[in-house]
Amino acid sequence: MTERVLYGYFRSSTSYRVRLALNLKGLAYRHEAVNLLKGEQHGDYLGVNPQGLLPTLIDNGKVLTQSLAICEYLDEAYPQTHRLLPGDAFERASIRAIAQAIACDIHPLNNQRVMKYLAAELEVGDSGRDAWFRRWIGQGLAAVEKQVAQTAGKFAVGDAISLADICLVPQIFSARRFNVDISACPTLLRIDAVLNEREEFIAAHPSQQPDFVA
Ligand SMILES: N[C@@H](CCC(=O)N[C@@H](CS)C(=O)NCC(=O)O)C(=O)O
Repeated sequence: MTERVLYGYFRSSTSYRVRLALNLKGLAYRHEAVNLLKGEQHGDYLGVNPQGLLPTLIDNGKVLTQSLAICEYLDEAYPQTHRLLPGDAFERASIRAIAQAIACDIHPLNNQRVMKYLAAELEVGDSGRDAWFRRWIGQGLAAVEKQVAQTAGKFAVGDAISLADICLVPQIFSARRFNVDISACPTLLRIDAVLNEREEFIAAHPSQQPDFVA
């Protein structure tokens, strides 16, 4: 039997992406919690992932890091399951463009280590922090809204749930958590609402994880 372990944290959006990929593909896994608030990413976990970042997936002894690389690995290693990068070359490029706009251009600027540095080293207070979130998440998602308005069908690209949706839903969850106004993103909000009704998305939601704390 396949041994599959996901090192993650309930509200880590990168862990959330991989939970979504595994659920969509119907691949079972064991959850190994690494508490980011307690700084557990800087302890023994460094032996698993020297970057000290979540998630890490162990798939039958193979150690995989970086959420997008993990999702693409799952798509290639388990091609008979739901495809995360469906379609022709142009559709796949559109999926990757949306996924990367979120994963490379929005998420890293709002990561815990960046926010800690702003507060502790640069003495940025609450209003500065909120302005930062508005700038990078709010304006970032506003651009993704325009991108997705061009590609969307039922979901972010056409009518199949893809890697773009896997990145979108956790980023919208974070935007809400940080009180960023995203009301000017109607396409993204429509897709998010439809996806959050599905069982794979409900099961991957932070509130459903074993390490969830309100
Ligand atoms: N590019 C990486 C980013 C990983 C990442 O930044 N993970 C966050 C959780 S969402 C983390 O572990 N942060 C710990 C920290 O900032 O100290 C990926 O997509 O996997």
